[in-house]
Amino acid sequence: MLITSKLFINGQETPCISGKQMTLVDPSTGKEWFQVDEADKEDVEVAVKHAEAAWPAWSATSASVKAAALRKLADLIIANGQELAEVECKTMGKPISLLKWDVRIVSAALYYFASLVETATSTLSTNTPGQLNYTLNQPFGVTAGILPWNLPMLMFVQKIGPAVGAGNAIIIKSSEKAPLTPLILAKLSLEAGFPPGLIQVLSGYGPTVGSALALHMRIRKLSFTGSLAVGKLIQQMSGQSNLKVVTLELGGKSPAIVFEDADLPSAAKQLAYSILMNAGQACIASSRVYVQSSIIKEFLGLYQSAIEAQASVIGSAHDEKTTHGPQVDRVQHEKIKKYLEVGKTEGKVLFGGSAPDREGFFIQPTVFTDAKDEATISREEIFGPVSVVNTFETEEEAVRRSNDTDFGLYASVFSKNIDRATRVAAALESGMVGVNCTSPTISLDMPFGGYKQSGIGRELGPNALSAWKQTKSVFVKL
Ligand code: TXE
Repeated sequence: MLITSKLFINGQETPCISGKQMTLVDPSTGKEWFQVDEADKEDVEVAVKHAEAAWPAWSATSASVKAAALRKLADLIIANGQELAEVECKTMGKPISLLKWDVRIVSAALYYFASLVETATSTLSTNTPGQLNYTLNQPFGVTAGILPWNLPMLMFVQKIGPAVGAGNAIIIKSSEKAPLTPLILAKLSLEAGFPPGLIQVLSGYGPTVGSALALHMRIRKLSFTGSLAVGKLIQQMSGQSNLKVVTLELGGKSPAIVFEDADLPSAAKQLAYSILMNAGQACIASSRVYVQSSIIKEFLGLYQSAIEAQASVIGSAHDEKTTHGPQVDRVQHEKIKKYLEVGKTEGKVLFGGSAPDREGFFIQPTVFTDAKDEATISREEIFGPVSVVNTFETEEEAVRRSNDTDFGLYASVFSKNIDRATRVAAALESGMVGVNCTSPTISLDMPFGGYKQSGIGRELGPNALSAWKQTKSVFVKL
């Protein structure tokens, strides 16, 4: 059994200093099931000291040693996939059958980071007579990652993989809603060959542990994934403390444009999957759909059928047959229910619109139509299985309305006209665009991140490692 209630500090399961614990609730039942230690500022200090001791020797190891440890961790994740999936299912309510994807992608991401470690290069310049100039790409030293709860394993790996691959130590603060799999993965990292103190995990709350990391004077880089409001605080805390380099992956209100020449069944099916994956708890979910008015009736029929097929079994996340599980917790459940009520005053309910009368934190997949672009449900990230469908007449109008948002994470365009599709892809103010596809279509070897208030910086892609290094120019006089 890998599950633990303790913090993971210096390679050991370590009780928190305060002795306080947080209670976890199974989202499928609403019942309490586990207590986990709650770190505070004092635990951060301990972790930072161990991280400072761990990284220099690790940084000095060869690329092949670092890459081998990343691959070993990937293999251990696959080997322990069933336990990881069961723990995640009970902690944040993702259906057990869908968690196989998480285990696979997490492992594949580590293999990708290993390849980046082995192929990393630096710049050499012989352009200045009498000089040999080159760059050294060096680790920051002690770094941190603050995780959300919606994809805890992927987010853990997305941060620790390039961080340690680049030679840093990293302290992870998991989400208070999903602290268990990061602890398990940290335990496995020891077996994989990472030294004690290199990868540490503190479970706890944002305003305490999270802000202690963001304000820490000796943490030089922090990667955060979470809400826009907290992302802004993180940026401020960096400025208040030591100007640590900050990467922010924040929310989205992703638009999808469906033109009349699109492959409608395919568009409807993909858009249904996009808004339902992880019960709508995805920053890249296609939550605003703009459909050319000539095809709206046909699209809505196909979209409704696709959503009904996708969410055909709404139920406990523990049941293998379940295709649509609960929301993560009571807070998110209440938040979405409020949006549903607001939505009923702002638009028409095509279907859904309420929470099923059963134990656990379930929401019926819901589609609103006829809500104005200024409506709350058209502008704010609901983070649930709720989308808003509207019509448009022209390409210019569709692009303008799609871009009329503070966010800019993922957008998509469906059209068989490749000129139009690529023109629209270029015009959408978004860090990622799907052409005849939508989220979750991403790729480990492509940058992930947002325009506008969806974030700063990129994760994944060929520069994933560079984001965890600082560059030094060395000038050698010959
Ligand atoms: O996010 P928070 P929550 C969005 C989504 C969701 C909403 C709220 O719209 O409904 O955010 O979710 C830590 N200093 N996303 O409440 O609060 C916190 O402990 C330092 C989108 O979970 O941003 C957790 O570890 N850290 C998103 C992490 O920040 C702080 C994924 C995220 O929590 C902190 C999740 C503080 N003052 C939510 N306050 C995405 N981009 O995918 C909180 N935290």
